[in-house]
Amino acid sequence: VRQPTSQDRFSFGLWTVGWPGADPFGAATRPVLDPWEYAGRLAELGAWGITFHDNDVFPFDADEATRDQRVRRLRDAADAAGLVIEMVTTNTFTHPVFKDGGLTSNDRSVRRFALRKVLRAVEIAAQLGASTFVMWGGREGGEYDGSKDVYAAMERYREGIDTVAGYIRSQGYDLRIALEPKPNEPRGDIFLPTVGHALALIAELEHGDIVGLNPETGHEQMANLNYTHALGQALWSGKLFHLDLNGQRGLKYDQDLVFGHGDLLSAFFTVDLIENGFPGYPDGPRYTGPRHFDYKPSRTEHLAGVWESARACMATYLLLAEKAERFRADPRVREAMAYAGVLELAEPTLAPGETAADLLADQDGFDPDKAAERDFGFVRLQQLAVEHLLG
Ligand code: 3MF
Ligand code: MG
Ligand code: MG
Ligand code: MG
Repeated sequence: VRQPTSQDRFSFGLWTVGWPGADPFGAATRPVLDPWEYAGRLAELGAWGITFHDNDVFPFDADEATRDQRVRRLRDAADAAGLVIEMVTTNTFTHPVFKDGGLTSNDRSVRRFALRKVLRAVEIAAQLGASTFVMWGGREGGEYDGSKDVYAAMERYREGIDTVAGYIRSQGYDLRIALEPKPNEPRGDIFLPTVGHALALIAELEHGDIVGLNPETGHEQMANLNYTHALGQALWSGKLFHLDLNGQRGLKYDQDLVFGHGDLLSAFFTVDLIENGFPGYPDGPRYTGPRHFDYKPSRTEHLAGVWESARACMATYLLLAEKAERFRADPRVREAMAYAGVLELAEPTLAPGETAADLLADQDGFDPDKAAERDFGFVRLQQLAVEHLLG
């Protein structure tokens, strides 16, 4: 597989390669480096960009001067390595003050503090030229249904996001917000558990036009949902602003495996959608943002394994992109897609100008029994994908 280049627009969260391996049951297994120490190595491996939470770069209680100095140091390292800082986000989950959430904490003083923290991170994002500001509501949610007035929680979530979006707009920042859904962990239930829930909230916002999504592979798969379908619907809605690619094996804790180390067949179709778009709409919407990885190098690995896992994310993506391109170009696949009616689905069900009344009046002599005889050949089409995937 070829070496990635900046054209591939691969980016990594500093918290991914920077994860020292502490989990709820065990201490860290690797040393923590300073944030700027990751830039050079990521660039060498072929990454194009980096992303971070405010507190990946400076401590929660840092004073103004420390904050500015550390952000500047990171920016200089990124510049020296030729890396773009494409996304910035806020940590509203680590400090105990956020134990009942940030924007939807029952405690109003905490909500005001959280919103201020988010707005400060927005300023850093704008100052560094990031194009996306991610909001993952890590602790927005609960364990006990009696603990939350869900109507109020939605009101406060909307108020919080609209305040941030309105601020971005009023400052003239060239920045869009991407909400990151997740069903659970660390809370028992998190608000905006899926892409669909987030889309519904965005529809209620005053500044919803600059608010979209940052769907993560594992977050959808933790709820047994189809990640590629989630990306597809977000794209259809014009809301696929950013991505968190990783791997997840079924319904368990958020594994954050290397991209492709979970459901590989699903990863194939994810890359196929990102790279090749919708089969029935050659001029349809396409994802044009970064190929961003949010994974965790397993805590069994040394630092060398950290770099190996970052390389693996990109290598697997490139391999799948190559295979997906061949899959789409294969005449047998084209034929199988046509046979399956995949392209036929792009044809409107009604004729131009036809109304529901016209349809009701239409005696087109449709014979359901005859139509029921149709074979779709989906299995053959899927097997062609498997054979391309296996090379
Ligand atoms: C948690 C996540 C988060 C978000 C991050 C981005 C720590 O499962 O995926 O990573 O991606 O907060 O904003
Ligand atoms: Mg995750
Ligand atoms: Mg994520
Ligand atoms: Mg994660």
